[in-house]
Amino acid sequence: MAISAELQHTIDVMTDSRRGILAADESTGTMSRRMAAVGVESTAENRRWYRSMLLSTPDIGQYLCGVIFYEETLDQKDGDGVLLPELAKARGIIPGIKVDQGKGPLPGAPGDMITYGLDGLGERLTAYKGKGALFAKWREVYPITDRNPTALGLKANAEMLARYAAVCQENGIVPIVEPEVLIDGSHSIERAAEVNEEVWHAVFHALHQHDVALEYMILKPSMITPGKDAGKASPETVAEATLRVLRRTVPAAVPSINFLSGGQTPEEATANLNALNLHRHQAPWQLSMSYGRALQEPAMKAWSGNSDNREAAQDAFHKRARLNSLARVGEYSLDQE
Ligand code: 5MM
Repeated sequence: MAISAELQHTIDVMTDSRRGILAADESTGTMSRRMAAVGVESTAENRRWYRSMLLSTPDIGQYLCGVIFYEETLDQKDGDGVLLPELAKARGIIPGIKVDQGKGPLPGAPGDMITYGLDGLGERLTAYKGKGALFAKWREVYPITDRNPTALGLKANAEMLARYAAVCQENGIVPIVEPEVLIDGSHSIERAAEVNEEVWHAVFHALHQHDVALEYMILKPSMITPGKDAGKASPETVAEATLRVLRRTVPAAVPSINFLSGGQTPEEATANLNALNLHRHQAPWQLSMSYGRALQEPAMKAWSGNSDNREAAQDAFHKRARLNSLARVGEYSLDQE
């Protein structure tokens, strides 16, 4: 198949109008923190059990069109010996893979960060594709302070995202481009809007310079909210600010915007996605989700490391996936909780 046809096929599934993406690509360090919070030891076996439990949830393919895996998961099997990427595919869910390799300080830009992993990316993508991955994800992280992100931080992080996206497309892999502006801090929603506007503008400038085909990528941004120590904004306010800035910066050729949840509660993330979709006539893109914590937190708590809680954990996961699928089309309301 020609590369453009491969990319288009993946995009067709990933832009399904009622489904979204599960981010299950926690690196081992992050997963250890998530599991520790519910009193579970993060062993490879516990991670395998938990992620195969999520994917085996009855009817989950009605709500999810993609799942982002961490490298380790590509080789893990469910209790019947089925590889987890195959388990996902059997439910109509496309497997994807996180390909960034962590982050550290950006020299010359105090307070900013940069993500690692471009060396050898083409070879790694070939191997992941052989294991079933049809899309990839790379996250750059931007803290907000009075001085951050710096001009250098904006430029360097955008370059990384664009170079990663170009390598993916060359290999027939759809890139999810994730510039995460952190919710940490006490900044106002206006400051978050200002920073996200600079970030998205820089990212699309770099994507253009690197000749990335916008039709074959997905943007995974933060929603525009106040900092987590500055109180909450209503879903209507979040949706208005987010759409206003997206419309200024994201070309209409991008097929889908799949938000991260970034530390919002599961209920907030669903309500905010719903508010965004109530205004979808103002958006040339699909407005969907690629949530990690907001889809998984209740399931992780319900499980708490006890396999007898499997059904309760699947029920909790099913509920969040179903409610976000309703939010995806603006049909969610609080009384459905
Ligand atoms: C699931 O967490 C992802 C990986 O994080 P680490 O590399 O730090 O382990 C993360 O990129 C995630 O995909 C996004 O942040 C979305 O998850 P949330 O929880 O923000 O919706």
